[in-house]
Amino acid sequence: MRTEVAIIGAGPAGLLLSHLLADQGIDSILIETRSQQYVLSRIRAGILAHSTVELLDAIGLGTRLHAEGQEHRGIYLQWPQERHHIDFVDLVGRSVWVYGQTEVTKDLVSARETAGQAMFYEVSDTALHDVDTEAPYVTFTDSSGAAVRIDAAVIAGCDGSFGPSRAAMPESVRQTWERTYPYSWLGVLADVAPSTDELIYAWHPDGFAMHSMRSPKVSRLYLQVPNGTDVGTWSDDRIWDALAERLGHGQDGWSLERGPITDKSVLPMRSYVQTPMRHGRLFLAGDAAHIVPPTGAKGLNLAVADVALLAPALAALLRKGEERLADSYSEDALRRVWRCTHFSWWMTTMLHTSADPFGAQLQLSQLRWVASSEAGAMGLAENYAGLPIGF
Ligand code: FAS
Ligand code: PHB
Repeated sequence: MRTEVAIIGAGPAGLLLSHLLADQGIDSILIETRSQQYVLSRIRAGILAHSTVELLDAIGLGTRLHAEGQEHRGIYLQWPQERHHIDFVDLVGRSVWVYGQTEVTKDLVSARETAGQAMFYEVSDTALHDVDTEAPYVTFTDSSGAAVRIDAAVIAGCDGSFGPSRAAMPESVRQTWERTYPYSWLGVLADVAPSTDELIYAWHPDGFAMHSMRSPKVSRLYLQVPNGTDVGTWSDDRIWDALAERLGHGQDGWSLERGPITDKSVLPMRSYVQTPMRHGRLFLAGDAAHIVPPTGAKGLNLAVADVALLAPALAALLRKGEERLADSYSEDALRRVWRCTHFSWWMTTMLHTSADPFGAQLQLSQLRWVASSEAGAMGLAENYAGLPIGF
């Protein structure tokens, strides 16, 4: 088989890239190791940055988002006895949207299917070949067990943190940075109306907690837990008790409404960056190149920003033979990647508690400064909601 761009991975990065390329008349084939049903059922990110919403609107994929999503002006920062609203719209003129990654993926899959996108699900043995030539190719075993080879002009590695594309970058050119945090998140979905209008990020001596949401009837909440936590050791009551304590139930008359928990899982926290994001005819995008702790709500939005840069670069390369954007893709993408990696680290280290009493005082001082100083609040708002796509 032959295509112009072989895209490995049908998560948000791969799906959106195929859509953006098709808009430029460039054909691609998506190769995905999981079933479509599995991809569509994954529970992940919840917040779309302003630039992500602008992009989805621009390509006609914002209809359901605006009908079912919720626009938020900002977030609340909280610590015991205090809760402060950070208003992004007042500070940087940009809002964010609550619309789960699951929904974004559904919209992308629907659009690609309508367009007749060539997609292989449930593949195995995916391998990349000759990426430093102008005739790279991908081999894999398809769901029927047949060996398949796809020749392409370009391979886009959109296969997340466990895919083969990262390792297809030659060690001689590859550089990686990694930081694993000494805590994880226990995330829950609950069939209960959110107890807050906008997200609450709470510092607490027992550990960080967050109140997010998926819809007016579904809440999404997180608790800081030790690495290696067995989710089975956290009963629903234990989860709700910890959330109530950390989120300030009873503080200033506020109460946390409880409801049936429909999903719970433990998510490790780490930062990872791999450079370069391009070698020869292999381009990386999304989690294949970088991982951020979710405290900054950046993971999905970074994947979108990568492919928003990559699609025009590949169009120029494949339609006009112009290398300039392809040559600068890695450097252009990494500017934002490092900015978002720093911001995600900054939010994570400011809000997650450890046994260090000195560190706790520093965190509380930083939270008080961000909540009371326009300069501090502006810094958070600009990074959380305000980075333009071409940052
Ligand atoms: P993805 O991982 O979404 O997609 C990669 C795709 O490649 C997957 O479908 C995978 O099956 C496929 N693949 C892997 N190996 C392959 C192979 N050998 N052959 C073919 N296909 C292969 N971000 C936030 O902002 N907020 C959150 O709360 C949040 N929660 C998360 C929870 C979890 C459990 C995880 C893992 C991530 C979370 N993230 C969160 C980050 C997440 O949203 C990513 O940033 C986002 O999915 C990135 O999209 P992709 O780059 O497309 O990677
Ligand atoms: C979520 O709703 O899943 C969510 C929101 C904000 C974050 C992380 C996760 O920073």
